[in-house]
Amino acid sequence: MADKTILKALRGETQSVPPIWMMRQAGRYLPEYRATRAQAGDFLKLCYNPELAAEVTLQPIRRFGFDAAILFADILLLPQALGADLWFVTGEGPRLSTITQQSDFNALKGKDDIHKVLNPVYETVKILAQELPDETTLIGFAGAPWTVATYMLAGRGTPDQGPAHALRMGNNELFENVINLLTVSTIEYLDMQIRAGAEVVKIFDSWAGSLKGEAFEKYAVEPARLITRELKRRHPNVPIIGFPREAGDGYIGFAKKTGVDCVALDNSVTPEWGAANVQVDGCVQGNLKSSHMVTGGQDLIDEVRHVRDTFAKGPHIFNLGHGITPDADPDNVALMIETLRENA
Ligand code: 1CP
Repeated sequence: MADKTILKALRGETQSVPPIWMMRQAGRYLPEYRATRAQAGDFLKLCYNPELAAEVTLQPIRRFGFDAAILFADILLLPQALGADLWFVTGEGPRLSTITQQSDFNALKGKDDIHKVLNPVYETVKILAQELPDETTLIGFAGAPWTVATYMLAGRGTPDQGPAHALRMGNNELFENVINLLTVSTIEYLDMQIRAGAEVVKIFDSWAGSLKGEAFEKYAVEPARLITRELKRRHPNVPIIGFPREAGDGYIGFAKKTGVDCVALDNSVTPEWGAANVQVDGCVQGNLKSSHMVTGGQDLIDEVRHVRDTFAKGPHIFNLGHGITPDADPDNVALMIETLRENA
């Protein structure tokens, strides 16, 4: 187990061939995923069905031999466990009940009352810990408080996170109540995933880029620091990956400030910039453009080599800069892995 390539990278080892996994590796670009999702009925039923959620987690491992599997679930299950209504509109995305006043917040559950709803997720982790190949690392995850709050406050995905920014500025006390509840609940959620068998956890702050200056420090850095500090206290040997997507200069020093073991980079920064400014502090993950999974060809081969070789002097986990899209071609995923490992 100590020899898993992902864990080596997260301990700071430089490897001649970096380990690889892919954001949204279980997803709609795979016909076997679409079949299992249809069998489950809908996306949320799939998330809460441990046997089928484990099955879709394993599908990309069987097909491609990735070095890590990421638990199949969603960042919006936590708000649902806190008492928000959650549903998905086909072709559009998530919808949630909103929080506009203190009484909406008061109606939510506490951090210790989330596990009844989330228990199927822990069951999925337990199945995966049994069934994954010995060399494959199991990654658990949660959304970062800010990103989850943007959905809870708007009731849906938004291009500019407007409603969350409006509450942050208009009723900061209520906004901070939401952030603080999500911070303590995320600790309990990830703690349970680790106890069920997750070997690494990742905190997805997909909308961190819309927080600037002091707001980035208060609502992206500080919650990640608090979550990391408490998880490290409870589980000193479990590495944590942070993903403050589109943070720009906010990536610089993020690992030192928060204590995360690895920083995932998106495509708003070049590999050269990431190596010079972020990898100097430790492991990085990323950052091939997801569009190469659609377009393929020689450009894909060249860019896989470019990303790999630019990060070759330090600890690196190869990944995309964001999730693979439903229109991607699975053959391009295979070509990415083959190219990455060509000198092995
Ligand atoms: O139709 C379908 O089958 C649903 C598509 C889908 C999938 C495959 C959604 C809905 N969620 C997921 C799974 C998922 N979500 C995983 C599983 C593991 C894997 O990566 O394979 C993970 C880690 C997530 C995390 C997630 N959900 C994030 C953070 C990462 C990111 O992509 O930035 C976010 C923002 C969500 C919210 C969400 N869930 C689903 C959608 C369509 C969205 C985005 C809504 C929006 O655009 O704002």
